Amino acid sequence: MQRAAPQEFDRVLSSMCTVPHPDARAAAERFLAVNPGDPATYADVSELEAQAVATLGELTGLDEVVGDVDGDAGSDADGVGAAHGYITSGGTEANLQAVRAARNRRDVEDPNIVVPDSAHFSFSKAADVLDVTLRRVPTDDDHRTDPAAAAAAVDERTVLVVAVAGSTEYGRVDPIPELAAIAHEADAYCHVDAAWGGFLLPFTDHLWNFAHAPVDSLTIDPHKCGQAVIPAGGLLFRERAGMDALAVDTPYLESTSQASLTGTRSGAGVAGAAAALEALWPDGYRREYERAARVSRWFADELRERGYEVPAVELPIVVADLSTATFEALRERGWRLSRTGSGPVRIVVMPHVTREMLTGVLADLDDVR
Ligand code: 0PR
Repeated sequence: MQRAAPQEFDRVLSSMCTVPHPDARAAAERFLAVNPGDPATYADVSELEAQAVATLGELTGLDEVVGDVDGDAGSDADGVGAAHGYITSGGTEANLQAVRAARNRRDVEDPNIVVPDSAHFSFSKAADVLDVTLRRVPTDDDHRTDPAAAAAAVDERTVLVVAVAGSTEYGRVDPIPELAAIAHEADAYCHVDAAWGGFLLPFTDHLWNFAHAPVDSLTIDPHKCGQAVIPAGGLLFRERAGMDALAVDTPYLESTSQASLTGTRSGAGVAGAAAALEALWPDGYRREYERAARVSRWFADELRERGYEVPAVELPIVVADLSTATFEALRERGWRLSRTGSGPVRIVVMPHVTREMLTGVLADLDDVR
């Protein structure tokens, strides 16, 4: 067979994943054949998962509100460590499982979830798979969820209110304390989707995590801004009961129950996440956040100087109203760009997106427009 090679990242401006940290790559290769879904057989990878979840707990303020986040080496009945969470296959599984946990814990007939228009499409999949009604709530002019609209949408059948911390299209952070209050007023749970933003937000003033608001569950993906290898998402719960609501009996395994959605899971993903977190939290992630913030502000200014409309950059995603012809001309030159649902181009300033790369984009832009 011919040796296939993956695409280079040197023109990729649309991805929310990136080149993994070298430690993550090396760890992933070592753990390719082991299965964290069977912790009684593969204790070493379970230990790494517990460490990764404990560090994610630190990143999200969970260690400030829960006593036992110190990963206790896969000793739990469900086999995913003492902390309340696990390494998922990605943000889609984490979001789906958050919906499933809320649905199972609330146990109402004909349940619904209240989700902003800005939420990732994984919630549409979750609602479909779990047979839960999806209620969409509009965002305001700055693409943040409108709390009044969320309050109007909840009712006694609402099991979950979703808030986004780093939205896929605009990188916006919802008013999370307000949305958590609205959820609890309705006896629903509150889930924060920080799949992309979770590794950036610790270095900002935003209120987004378990310590800032009575958030019940949270998605934070090592395989996005965490610089881990794919597949590695993260799901965390404030309370142990969140994981319990997901657990099913596993009669023939040595561990007695399993909370993850998939059975066999990627040891590479888990080991890669643990290694990236160990290498980068907190200083490496802080440095990268500061770099990306600087570069995206500079790039936004360069686009504005050329007459484009560029909304304020909150987290490192730059959105600009390039014409379709310009967008296509840049794509023809090999730039991997994408657009928001309403048309403007979005550029995600991930670790592989350097100032030099963006200088190249500007040169091509000046050439083609
Ligand atoms: N939540 C948010 C806020 C997201 O942005 C995404 C994915 C998810 C959940 C779902 O995560 P998984 O894709 O890990 O299941 N956002 C991007 C998207 O689907 C991911 C992406 C990654 C897109 C790499 C392109 C790409 O090249 O749009």
